Amino acid sequence: MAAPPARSRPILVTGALGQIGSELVPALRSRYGNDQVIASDVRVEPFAGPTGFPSEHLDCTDISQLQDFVWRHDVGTIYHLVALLSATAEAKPQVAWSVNMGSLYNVLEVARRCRCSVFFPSSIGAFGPTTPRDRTPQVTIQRPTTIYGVTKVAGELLCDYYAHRFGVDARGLRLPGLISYVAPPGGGTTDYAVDIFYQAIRYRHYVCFLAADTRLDMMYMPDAIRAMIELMEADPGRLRFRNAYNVTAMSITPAELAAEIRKHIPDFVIEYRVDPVRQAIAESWPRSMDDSAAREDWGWRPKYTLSEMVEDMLARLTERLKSADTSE
Ligand code: AKB
Repeated sequence: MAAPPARSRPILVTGALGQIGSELVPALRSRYGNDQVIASDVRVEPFAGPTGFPSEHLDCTDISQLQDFVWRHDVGTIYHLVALLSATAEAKPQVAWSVNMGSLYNVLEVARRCRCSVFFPSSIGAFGPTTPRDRTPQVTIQRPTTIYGVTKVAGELLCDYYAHRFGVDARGLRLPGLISYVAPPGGGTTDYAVDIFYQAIRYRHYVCFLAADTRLDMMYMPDAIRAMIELMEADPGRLRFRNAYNVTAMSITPAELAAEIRKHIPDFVIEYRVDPVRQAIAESWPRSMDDSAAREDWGWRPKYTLSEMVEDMLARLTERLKSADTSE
């Protein structure tokens, strides 16, 4: 990555204790300095927690709390990570709408008033069963059939509206399933690709809730974090799109991931007990996205292939689980 641009106003990360925030906050701090990045979450952790950093309490569904927070800290950029993931959202659609959309509306409104930039994580979930599933284009049909997808498409449109109508510098990525060892995801359809590593290391056995041949886009978290930072630092004049750019690193099935893990843990066994809800969600999503617009406009390139990701993930998660076991 190029040298970081000078910053005058700090960055706020909302939902910082989740899967992405747990790695985004340290990455932003090492790039811009500790005092330039404020971590916030609606959860209150008495200690630093698994992420290793303390965070401030902030409920983004309360606009006056958010407005006060942004004024008080003179925030200049908001990475808005608050959201219920696809499977949880499907179980609680009303809550998903009010959290995912309510918080995003508040963030954009406060960004308009306080002249903040906004990062919004969209998802492969923003597509639906009528979208072309292979090499899914940057601009295509978006008729998702999940409430999660509805909030992602509406979120993309709302960000674009605020960008065009009010000049808010809002940018976003359509992220695939993210694989990481720092904090587990919760309630997603792609979570199998993280769970499988925990179970492979601990028990050499995993029962997968998606069918063996369910192909979906995935990305290792270090690539995803770099993508977010690179997009937010990109020259705005080069961005043909704002919300949101397709990005991907690999298109894999549970069977292929298990075969790669077996190269390191030869006695690893995977079984399949398909959860119809998550299987239906997965089958409505792209098998692989075309991310050429991101490559052309701001130089996006993933670094980790499937084999590099599996090797790194197994080494780091084994280390992490060992130190967690010894500290218990
Ligand atoms: C989920 O599975 O809900 C998320 C996503 C792909 O947006 N990981």
